[in-house]
Amino acid sequence: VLSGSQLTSFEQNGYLSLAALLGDDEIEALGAAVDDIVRRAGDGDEVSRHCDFTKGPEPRVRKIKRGGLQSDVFQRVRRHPEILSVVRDVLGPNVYCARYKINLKLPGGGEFFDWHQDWAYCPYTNDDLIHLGVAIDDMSSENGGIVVIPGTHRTPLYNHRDNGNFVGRVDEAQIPIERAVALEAPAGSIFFFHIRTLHASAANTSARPRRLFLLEYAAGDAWPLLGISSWESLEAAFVLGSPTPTPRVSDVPKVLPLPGLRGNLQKI
Ligand SMILES: O=C(O)CCC(=O)C(=O)O
Repeated sequence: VLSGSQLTSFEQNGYLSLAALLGDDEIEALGAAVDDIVRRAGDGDEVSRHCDFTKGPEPRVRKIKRGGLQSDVFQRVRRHPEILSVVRDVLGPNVYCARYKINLKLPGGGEFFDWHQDWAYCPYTNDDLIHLGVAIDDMSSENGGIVVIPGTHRTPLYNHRDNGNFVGRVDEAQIPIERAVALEAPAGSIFFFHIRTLHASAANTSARPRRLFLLEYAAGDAWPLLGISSWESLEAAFVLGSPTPTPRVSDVPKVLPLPGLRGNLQKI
């Protein structure tokens, strides 16, 4: 599905945006399911244990974690044939998706995300991994869209430490901000970036929601250096092909997020 020039662009820049891949009905169903979870979580339903909330006097759902996304409407997207065709082109015939979540920035709020590289939180034996976003609403810089720095997937890993502790964010002074690109994604479109591409997002200052389904897809032979919980859970995460007990080990930066995970990002 991806053209040679799209693949080259991803190789060089570390991100790629694609036109609408999901139909209006699929996006509507996804949006309705998200809103239903948000409403139930607000009413104290047990789904709230799978949600993170903003701080302050009126907490609002800012994230729905994997446990809250087990119904068909979300699982269909995770294994969506059009998305898997893209993923296969980038990562090969064996792929798993163990981490996924929905990040919400409701109108006039939503928290910002500091600059970071996902890799810093969870390095693997090789770096054939992407973080893929499915825009449920039109995403732009006004409603807290994601901003990337092209090419940073090929530079040395940025420092995510302060005083020797892992803090999950890069000091702003280190960011080549003049090269930042805001990802614009109409509802139903997808974008993805390499696991080491430096990215951030601002608060939502608009009157529009920003609901974003974020999924991490990994080549089947990329093993997390922090370990897996079980072979069965790894197997269950496969969306293409099957797992191998033989990880592929490449020359990638290996720094563990230790000691201390004290970033303001709560990962999946
Ligand atoms: O939802 C967002 O705006 C950013 C999320 C993010 O950067 C991440 O999960 O790594």
